Amino acid sequence: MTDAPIVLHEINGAVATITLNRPQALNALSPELMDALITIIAELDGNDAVRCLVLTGGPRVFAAGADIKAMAEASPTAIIERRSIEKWEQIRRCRKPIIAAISGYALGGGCELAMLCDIIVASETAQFGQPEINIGVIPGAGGTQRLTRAIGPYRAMELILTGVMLSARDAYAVGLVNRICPVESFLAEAQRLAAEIAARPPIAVRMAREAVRYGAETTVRDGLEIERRNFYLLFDTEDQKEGMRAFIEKRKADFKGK
Ligand code: DAK
Repeated sequence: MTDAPIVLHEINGAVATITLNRPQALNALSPELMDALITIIAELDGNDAVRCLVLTGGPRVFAAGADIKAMAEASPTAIIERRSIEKWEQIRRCRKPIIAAISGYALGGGCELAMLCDIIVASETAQFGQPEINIGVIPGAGGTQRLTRAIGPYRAMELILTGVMLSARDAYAVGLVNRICPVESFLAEAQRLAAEIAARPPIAVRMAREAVRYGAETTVRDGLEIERRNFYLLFDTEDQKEGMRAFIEKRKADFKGK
């Protein structure tokens, strides 16, 4: 009997769902799991039939962070040599929107992975946190920066210095999650939202996403430059012509992703 894959994926229409599958370790993000995850994301990113991704850990847990057992005794150079930051960067470079569907713990690297996604749908049991301080380190995959930008410096500081968890309700209140659903339906809701985005013109989706993301990491002035450039570029797409003609002709647009 072979072991179940550490990361699963399935494609339904234009939506691909990726599921972290290391339940015995609460989906801790081991180097092997990260390798499998980036391989699948790269594959789906290159599949033109897929337009939006959903990333989940299933109903029990999203991910309890990087694998502490795999790094407890490592030296700084050994950690650098693992080139793990490059793996995270590869996920960030995925050109398609990723919706995180979170139930249970999203801690440390798990919370950082959720924040690499574009939209976060949470179940009522979701708990977010950056508890690295409790094991003698700090967030290392973007937590100090992305959490701060997502919920503001004061709330982020408290969470990062205390390591305390945020409930789904509190995460929603501070703007870290888009919506909260019952455990029974959080994944279906994320998939429904993904299908909705997948029905939009994909190049426009990509350009809009790039402008929003870029804007979150730079000055308003530079962000506006990207927005303008992408706006003009879209007039080179068939989908722009189709979208505007369909509006004028009072019919539904048929977007081809060209
Ligand atoms: N790593 C390894 N194993 C873990 C784990 C983790 N993060 N979290 C849980 N597990 C394992 C437990 O060891 C246990 O395994 P066995 O003892 O059964 O073999 C199993 O999962 C079940 O866990 P518990 O027995 O602890 O379950 P509980 O329900 O009692 O507690 C918990 C659940 C989530 C509160 C607890 O497991 C916990 O506190 N886990 C650790 C959470 C944490 O500290 N997370 C942050 C880790 S540091 C970077 C990239 C990423 C990062 C940094 C840099 N670069 C690219 C540079 C990220 C760092 C982190 O995430």
